[in-house]
Amino acid sequence: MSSEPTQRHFRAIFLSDIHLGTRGCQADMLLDFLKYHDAETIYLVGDIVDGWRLRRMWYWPQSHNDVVQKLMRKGRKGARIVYTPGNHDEFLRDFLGTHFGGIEVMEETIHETADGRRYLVIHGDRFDVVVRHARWLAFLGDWAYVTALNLNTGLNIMRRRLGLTYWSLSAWAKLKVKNAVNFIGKFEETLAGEAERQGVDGVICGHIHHAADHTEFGTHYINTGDWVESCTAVAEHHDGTFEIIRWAERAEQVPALATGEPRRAQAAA
Ligand SMILES: [Mn+2]
Repeated sequence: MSSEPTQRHFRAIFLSDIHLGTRGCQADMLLDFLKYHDAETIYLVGDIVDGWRLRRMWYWPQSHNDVVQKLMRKGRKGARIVYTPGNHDEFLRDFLGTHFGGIEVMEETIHETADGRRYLVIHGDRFDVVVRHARWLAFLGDWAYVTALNLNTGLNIMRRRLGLTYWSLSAWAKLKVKNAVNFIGKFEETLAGEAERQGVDGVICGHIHHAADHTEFGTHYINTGDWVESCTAVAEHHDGTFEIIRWAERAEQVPALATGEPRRAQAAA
């Protein structure tokens, strides 16, 4: 039973781009993750609830409620929870500086690591030229993205039936498209630049659904990724070091973890 995961405790956990309220949201995967991971501080780095999508069509299954309940429970048990809204949950920007249900809402904040380094925590959409200057294009991009994700969901149901592991179409497509790579690079450079401008050691952001941890652009750039495709989180250990946790990959190694639906194990039978 060595593959059975153990409870891990961190100084901080950073999650973003969960997109609760959409079909693409991997809520079951996130519930598994939250079961095995705890932290003194949990940062919700934007696009946690997808207000854009919910406004058009109400989609709120039990598992999405469970995610909210689980986070609130961690708050009640003593974790500090900080929420920096993104573009999809921008309705929360009306509540900046307030607390609700023990959650602090801020546009951006500074996280200090155990070894005294300072990081700007921000969703990052403010630095995305598409979202800033052409909202209609952002909405169009959103529609194309949803279509790709729906295709992805169908594909993964088939793959699961065939006993294959989770595979992300849009993550693959995004990595293939040169423009997307340029977009990611540009975004990373801008955010790293903003950290420098603010005189801090680095930035922890989300928004582009692409987990990363590097110093290519001077300051330390960390992106939490997402819970739509890659199922990633960033954690700070008690000594101040950071780790990207790729939970979809972890869940594949432990079939029983995969939301109670044994994949490879069952396919072999
Ligand atoms: Mn966003």
